[in-house]
Amino acid sequence: ELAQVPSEQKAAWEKYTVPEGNDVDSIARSIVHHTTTTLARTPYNMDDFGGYQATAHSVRDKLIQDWNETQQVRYGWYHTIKDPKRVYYLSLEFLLGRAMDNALLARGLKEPYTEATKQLGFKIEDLLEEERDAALGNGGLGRLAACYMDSLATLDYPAWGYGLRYTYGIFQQKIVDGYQNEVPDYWLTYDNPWELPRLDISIEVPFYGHVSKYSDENGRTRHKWEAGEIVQAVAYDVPIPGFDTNNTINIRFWSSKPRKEFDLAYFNSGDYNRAVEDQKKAENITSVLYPNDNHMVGKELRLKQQYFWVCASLHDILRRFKKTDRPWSEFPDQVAIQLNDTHPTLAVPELMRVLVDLEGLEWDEAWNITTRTFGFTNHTVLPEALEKWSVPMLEHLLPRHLQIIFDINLYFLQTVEKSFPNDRDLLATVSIIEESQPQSVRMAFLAVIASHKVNGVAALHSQIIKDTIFAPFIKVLGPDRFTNKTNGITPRRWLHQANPDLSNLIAKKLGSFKFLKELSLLDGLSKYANDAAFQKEWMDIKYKNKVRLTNLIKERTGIEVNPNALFDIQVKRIHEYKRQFMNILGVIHRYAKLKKMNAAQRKEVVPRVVIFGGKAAPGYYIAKLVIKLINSVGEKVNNDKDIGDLLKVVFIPDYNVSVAEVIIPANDISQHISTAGTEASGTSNMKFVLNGGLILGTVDGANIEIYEEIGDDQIFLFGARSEQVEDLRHVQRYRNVPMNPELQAVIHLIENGTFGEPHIFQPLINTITVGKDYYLISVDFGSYLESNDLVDEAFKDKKAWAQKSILCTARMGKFSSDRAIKEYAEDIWNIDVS
Ligand code: Z57
Repeated sequence: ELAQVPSEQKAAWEKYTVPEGNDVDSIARSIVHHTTTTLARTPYNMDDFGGYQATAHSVRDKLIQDWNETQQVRYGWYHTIKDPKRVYYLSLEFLLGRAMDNALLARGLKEPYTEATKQLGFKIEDLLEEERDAALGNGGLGRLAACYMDSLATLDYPAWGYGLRYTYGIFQQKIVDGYQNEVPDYWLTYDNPWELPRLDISIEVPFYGHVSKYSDENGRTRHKWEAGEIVQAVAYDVPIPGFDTNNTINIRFWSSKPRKEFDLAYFNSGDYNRAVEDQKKAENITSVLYPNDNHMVGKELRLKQQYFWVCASLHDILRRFKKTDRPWSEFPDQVAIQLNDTHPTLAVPELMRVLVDLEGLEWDEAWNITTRTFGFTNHTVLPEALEKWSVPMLEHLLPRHLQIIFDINLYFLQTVEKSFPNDRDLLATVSIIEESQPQSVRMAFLAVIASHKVNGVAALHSQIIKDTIFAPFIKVLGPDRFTNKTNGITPRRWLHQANPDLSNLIAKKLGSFKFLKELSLLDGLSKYANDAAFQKEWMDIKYKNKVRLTNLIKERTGIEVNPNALFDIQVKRIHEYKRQFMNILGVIHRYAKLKKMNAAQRKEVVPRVVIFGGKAAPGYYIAKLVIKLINSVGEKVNNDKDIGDLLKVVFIPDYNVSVAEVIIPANDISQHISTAGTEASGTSNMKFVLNGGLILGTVDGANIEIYEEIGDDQIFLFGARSEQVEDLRHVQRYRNVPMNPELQAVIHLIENGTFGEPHIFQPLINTITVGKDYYLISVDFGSYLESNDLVDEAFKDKKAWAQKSILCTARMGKFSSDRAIKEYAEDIWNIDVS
C-alpha cells in the first residue's frame, strides 16, 4: 500500500519530513496555520467554534502521523512480526462521543494545547464543549464497542473496527410539555475532522437478482449469483489513539454511494429521473442508525445495512489477507472476526460464498475455516431483541445467502441426527430455520453454529444463555464453545477524562498515573479509606462534581438543586425491563410520605435529588409515557413549597456520552434495577462505582460481580433473584395476587390526578395491574423501598460514607476493559502481546 519513493528523491523526502513539535509555540503555530488555510478564516473575530475546528485539525495532524506509522507497522510490539494475526471487531454501533479531549489526554498533550489555545485567546474547556458527539450507537452495546477499541489501541493489539458511517446518528431528544420529541442528528454539517475519507477504497456490494448453476472445469456444480443492483461502499477511517502509546488503530466506517457505471447506463439511455432515483436509493442505505435498543424491527432497509456493511468489511479483510500469499487454510491464523451481537451474522454465509463460489474451495474446508475465524458475543436474552429474518425477505434480497444458510442448516442437522437419532423434536429445536409463517432465520443459532466461541457479557448472563436460549446447543455441541467475558469500561474516558480532579488526586496518592493502564493498582487507595484528611480531599472533589452537575441541570432544565443533597441517578435507555417506572413510583411514595410529616420529622430527612436521563425508542409508546410521568411528577414535586430541597426530580434531556461524562462523577448513588435476569451486564454501573458512587440495584448482570468486588457495605441489593422470576411471573399471571399496598397507594395518587390528567397514564398503569406486571414491579416494590431507606440512613454518616466511596473506587480494578480485552485475546482470538 506504500508508494515507493524513488531513491533519488528519498533524500529530499527525508529532508522535508520535519515532525511538528509538541511545544507550545509549535502547537500555536499549527492552530494559526489551520485557521488561515484549512478554515480560510482570519485570526480576528474567531469564535469558540472556529477555535475548536482549528485546534481539532491540529490534533488530527498528530493522530494521522501516528496512525500512518501504526498502519505501516512501526509502532506496537507487532511490528517485529511479519503479518501478525489481526482481530476485526464488527459492530453496527460505535458510540464514541467526543474525540478531542480523549486524543489530547492519550498523547499527553493536554497541557501544551491548554497553554497554546490560551495564548490565542481561548479557554480550552470552551473549545472542547464545541465538539459534537459521534453518536453512532444506541446505548450499552455501542458504548462497549467504543471502550473495547480504546483498550485494543492502548494495549497495542493489531485490531480494526468495522462499522457504518450513518449520516444521522441517534436522534437528539427534546422535551416538550414533558414529552420526548425526536430531532434528527445531522452530525456532519460542519465536516468531521476526526475521519479520513478514503474515496479510493471502495467495494461493490451486490443485492437482489438470481442464482444460476454451472459446471466448472472439474465437472463440479458451482453457483453464480447475478445481482440485480450494485451499491458502492466507500471507506471513512477514524483513528483511535491508544493511551500512552503511539499505537493508533482504525475504525473503518462504510458509506454507501451510487455506483458510477450503473448511473451512466441510465443517463445514456436518457432516463435521467431513474438515474437520480437510484442514486438516492443507494445513499439511503447508510443514512440512519436504527434507534432501537434491545428491540428488533424486521425492516428490509436494516437487513440491507447489515449485508452492505458485512460484505464491504469482509472483502476488505480478504483483500488484506490475499496480499500475504498464504493458503486459505491459514486464514484463521491471520484473521479473527468478532461478531458484536447477531447484527453481522451475514458475514458467515458471505465468507462461505466467497470461499466456495468464488474461490472454489470444498464446502467442508470452507466451513472449517469459517468456524475457526468467527467468535460471537451475545448481549441479551430478551425475546423481542433476538434477530429473526423472514425467509422470503432474505430470498429476495440475498438469494445465494439464503441457499447457503439452508445448506449450513442441513449439514448441521445431519450431524445432530447422527449423535441423536430419531429425536425430531431436538432437530426442530436447534434448527436455524424456525417453522413460522413465513419461515424465519434464527440469526443467533446461525452465529452459535458458525463460531468456535460464544460468549455472554457477565457471569450470570453467560450462565443464563446456557440454561435457556442456547441450552439445546450445550447438548449438541458440548459445553466448551460457551464462555464468559464480563464487560469492562475504559478508565481513560470514564475516570481520567470525566473526572480529572479525582484522577489527579489518585495519582498523587499512588505516586503515578500507572493505574490508568493497570486498574487493579487502585487497590492501593484502600489503606487511606479511613484517613480523615484524604476523605476530605475526596469528598471535596465529589462536591465540586456535584456543583458542575447542578449547573448543567440548571442550564438544561431550569431546575435548581442543592449540591449537598444526595444525588440519586438513573441514566440509561428507557425500557420497561430497566424499570425507570418503578423508580418514579418510588419517588411518588417518598413524596407522599414527606407530605404527611411534621416539621420535626422533616428535619431528620436526607434531602435527595432524583435524576433521570435516557432516550426512548421513537416507536416505544410505554417508554415514552414513562418520560412523561417523570416530568409530571417533577413538575408537581419541584414546585411544592412544602417540600423545598427535601426532594427534587430532574429529567435531563438528551442523555449522551458527553453528558454522561458530567453526570457520572457527580453520583452518590446510582440505580441499576432491572428485573433479575434481564440486564445482560450493564456497564454504566461500573462507571458510577469507579467514580466513587454506591449502587442501589437488583441481583442482575454485572451488579453481582461488582458486589463480589466491593463488598456488601458498598451496595444495596434488593428484589427477586433470577431463578425465582419465572415462577413469580406465573403466579402474578394466574393467581389473583393483590398489588403491593404501598404501590397501590402510589397508583391511587396518579389516578386521582395529583400529577395532572390521569387518563394519559392509564396505559402505563395497565402494564402492572393484576394479571400482568411482566417485570415484577409489584413483587420488588417493598424491598425496593426498604433499600431506599437504608441508603438514607447510610448517607447520614458522612465519615462512613466517604470511606465507602473511596472503597468503591479502590475495588473496581476488575472492570477495566483492558482486562476484558486481554481475556478475549487469549481465550477467543488467540492473539498475544508479548
Ligand atoms: C444493547 O445495548 C445491549 C444488548 C443488545 O442486545 C442490544 Br440490541 C443493545 C446491551 C445490554 O442490554 C447491556 O446489558 C450490556 O451491558 C450491553 O449491551 C453491552 O454488553
